[in-house]
Amino acid sequence: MFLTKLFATLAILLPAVYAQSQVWGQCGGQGWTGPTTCVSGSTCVAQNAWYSQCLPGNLQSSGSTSAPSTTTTSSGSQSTSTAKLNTLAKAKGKLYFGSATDNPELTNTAYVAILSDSTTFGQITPGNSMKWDATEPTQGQFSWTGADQIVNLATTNGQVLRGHNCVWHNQLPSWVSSGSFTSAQLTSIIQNHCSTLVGHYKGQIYSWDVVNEPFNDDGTWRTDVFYNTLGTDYIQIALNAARSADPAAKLYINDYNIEYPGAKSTAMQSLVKTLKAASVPLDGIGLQSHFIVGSVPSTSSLESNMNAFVALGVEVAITELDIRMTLPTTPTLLAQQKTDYTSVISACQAVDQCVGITIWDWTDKYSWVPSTFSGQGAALPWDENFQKKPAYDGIAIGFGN
Ligand code: 9MR
Repeated sequence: MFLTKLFATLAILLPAVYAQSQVWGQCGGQGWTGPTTCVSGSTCVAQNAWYSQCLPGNLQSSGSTSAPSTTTTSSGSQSTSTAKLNTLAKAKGKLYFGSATDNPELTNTAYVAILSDSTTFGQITPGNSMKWDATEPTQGQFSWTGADQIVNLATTNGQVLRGHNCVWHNQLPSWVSSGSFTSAQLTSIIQNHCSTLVGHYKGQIYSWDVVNEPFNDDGTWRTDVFYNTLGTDYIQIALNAARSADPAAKLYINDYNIEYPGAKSTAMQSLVKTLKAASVPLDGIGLQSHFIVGSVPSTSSLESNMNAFVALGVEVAITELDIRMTLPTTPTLLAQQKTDYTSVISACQAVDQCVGITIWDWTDKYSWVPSTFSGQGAALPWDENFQKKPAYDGIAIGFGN
């Protein structure tokens, strides 16, 4: 009898006692139905989409969710900038500031609303849906569903498009990657794929990553079905096919770890010289720029490397920028990330022929990083709850704002 009364009394009291979560307690996340505010001295901070936690005032990581006080949200974990990044980029002479996106995310209306704001994003790259496995999964049978969705969205929004990509060792259907071809057969396969893909979007694409990631990190050629069958000829075969299919599109070769001087950048420069000498159509080099917080090359190193390409007669673009960190985020890491974003944008800003900057999606919610690098993430300027991080301010500062 006594115990029954005690439980009944507790049942009445508990919701009142726990109307606010305690320090370290959960305070939000998808499916969470408990308290969404924190006791005094702590703040509700989203750790990921599914879990927000009350952290003591000085331990915040990423953006806060439910009921942060204004003083704590501006204390190092969120952006204070009101600048619009594409407007800023264009005012500073760039063609665009843009983002990659991918089809599964386009069901998220809040995500699409931000992506569609052309004052923020003036350019879009489809992250996956133009790749060979998506567009020609079976030989000669082309599928445009995913790519068309993104092209239509960008066109409706008045956003420039980068095409990504014609020829890459990865995300190939097995009929290509495991095929055994004569050089004549593979030449025809590349020509048909690139000309059909580029031709389908003729007049709609600013620039194409015609060839993606042709080199190993030591500057040697990557061995894949294309190189193994055709040697370096596959590069010009793809570029010529793309030029014929859409003469107005800028044709790029795109790679990572060529953003700073070194063997791989030197190899890419040699390739540019060779192609130019042979009058093969080539307009630009894409510097992917998948960087790590605290290890980003200096602005002067990035800038001199860009200028080395420009001197060979091509433009450059930062095509896949993100700057990852080892999780969890801390105010110190977020501040370093802000500085690092500034370094990269400043380098592009200093080089007239660096035409634009694309981040590899804009929110940590949809970044490729955590699934590829275990324990790492938070690489983008918006957190998982679409709150702008200090990195956003870093980009604005890089544009000179
Ligand atoms: O963002 C893409 C991710 O969704 C895919 O799983 C991955 C598969 O390789 O490719 C990612 O995009 C890559 C881009 O196409 C080329 N440069 C590296 C990017 C990140 O891996």
